[in-house]
Amino acid sequence: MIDAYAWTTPNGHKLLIALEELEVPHELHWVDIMKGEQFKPEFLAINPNNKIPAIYDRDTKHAVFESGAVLTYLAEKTGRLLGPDRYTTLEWMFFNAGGVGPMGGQLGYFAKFAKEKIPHAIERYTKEVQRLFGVMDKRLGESAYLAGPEFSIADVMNFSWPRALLGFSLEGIDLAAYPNLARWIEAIGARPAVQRALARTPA
Ligand SMILES: N[C@@H](CCC(=O)N[C@@H](CS)C(=O)NCC(=O)O)C(=O)O
Repeated sequence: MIDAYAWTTPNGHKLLIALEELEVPHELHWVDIMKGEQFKPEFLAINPNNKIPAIYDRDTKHAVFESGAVLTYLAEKTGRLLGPDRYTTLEWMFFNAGGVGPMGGQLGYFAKFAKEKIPHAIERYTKEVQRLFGVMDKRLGESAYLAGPEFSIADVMNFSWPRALLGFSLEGIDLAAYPNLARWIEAIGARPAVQRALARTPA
């Protein structure tokens, strides 16, 4: 049994999607990061870095934080969605953790949420996200999914950020420029488990 800690953000969606795709028995704990619940001592005992997603495995008494580690843990526990080659899967997991995740997060902050609009910051992160989307688009022109011909945790890791950024309708971030990425987002978004995961919201 997994205690799953999430919120309805792109990083939280990674865990929610993995739980549904892998059919992991779990109890979901919403951590309202807008209210600062990620700083509560009981959550910091699971993730000292005060961010969702994180899990606690009651069977092994193991706590895991960082979305890439969480998805890898759950895939290894269930033996599913590991991808055809361990290192190709890991490459695309880290690609998100060091690229689209943080750069997309900065773009979302500066272009959508920040009260003061700083053109240089918006331009810098727009260019970097465009570049990263270009890398994904090229890969997805060669391969049905990021780690190979089959859907894997590399796709779970990478799906939620492009989806969220495109939902913000930001200038310069246009799916028409990335046809392979568009095809992949549509295919993943149509998966019943993904739809169930995205429909989960705090009561
Ligand atoms: N590198 C982390 C990023 C997680 C992350 O940034 N989570 C955000 C929500 S999308 C969060 O919990 N923010 C709360 C905070 O920073 O206090 C991962 O991949 O798990």
